[in-house]
Amino acid sequence: MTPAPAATASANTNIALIKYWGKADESLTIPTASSLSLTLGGTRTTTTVSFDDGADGADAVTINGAAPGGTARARVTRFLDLVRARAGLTAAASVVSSSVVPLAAGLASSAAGFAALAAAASRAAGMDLDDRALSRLARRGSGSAARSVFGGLVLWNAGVDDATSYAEPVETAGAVGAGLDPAMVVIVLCEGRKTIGSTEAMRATMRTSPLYPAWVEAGREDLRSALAAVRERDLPRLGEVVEANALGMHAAMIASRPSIMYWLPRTIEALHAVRAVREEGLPAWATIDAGPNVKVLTRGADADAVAAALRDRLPGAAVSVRRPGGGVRIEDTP
Ligand code: 2P0
Repeated sequence: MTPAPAATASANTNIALIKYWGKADESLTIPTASSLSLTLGGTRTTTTVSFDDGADGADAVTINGAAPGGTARARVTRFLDLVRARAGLTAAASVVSSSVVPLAAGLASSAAGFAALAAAASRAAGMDLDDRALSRLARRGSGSAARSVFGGLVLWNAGVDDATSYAEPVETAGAVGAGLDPAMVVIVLCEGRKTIGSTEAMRATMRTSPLYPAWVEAGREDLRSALAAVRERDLPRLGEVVEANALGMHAAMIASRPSIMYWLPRTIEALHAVRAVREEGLPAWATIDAGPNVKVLTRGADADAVAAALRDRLPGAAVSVRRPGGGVRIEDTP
């Protein structure tokens, strides 16, 4: 018998500038609104997949050297089921995944993880998907993974069904170059695991927060404004809408019943530090995801100065600069 071919792919994580928070269709991961993100360099997850019958006929999954249990494993298996159904395969798979950034570094791991898994699994299954089809497939693993298929600034069109909900690069020519020059400063305040996962938290926000519809409505205008700012290479305009959109998302979460609060006291301290740095004249606008850490949109040319100013104001926090990175890549299988 010929061995099942293995395929390896890698993907960077991304940070949403205009957030995705809520699904119009849970089973297909169709979001309630379109979102905009920046893919970050140096944040790759690399994944090798082979449909080789796994271990004793069940999928064998290893992430950073350990076998995940519970929901994490079930999500991978469910995703592999989708690939098997499309490719007409029945064999269990072996999946080995490793990430260059620690899972607790304050950067989303599921976006890079499912983008790399979608690319490696589809290829190992003999499918040859173009980037759009790959983005649609990655979306089924984790919504934000649809965006990690591409590098730089990325728009995930919400769409209305499986065919129309996919991500694509925004203005591939030049937007990430000298004109807009976006970068991120990541402030890790706390490495603890989050209390409630995004999937569950967005479901609860949609169902119970009276502020959620208003945030979604405002988000449509936020996205238009953000895309106009990108076109005009206007980083301050982009930054203002980025910060407002994220704070609005958290306001909606906090207003959920019971309240969903990812913020810690240090989160608020960091928000004030970002504001102070901005008032000193440096470009810095905060965004926060489903956790207590703060990410700061800045200009690449000023990123080191912004990081230094934030380190001064936030002793004990781990502050690092991340620059734009590329999309999914097929790698040589080790
Ligand atoms: C985002 N986040 O746009 C938003 C902002 C967190 C806050 O996408 O349920 O892991 O797997 O589709 O993609 C995190 O949610 O959620 C996320 P699922 P995902 O980046």
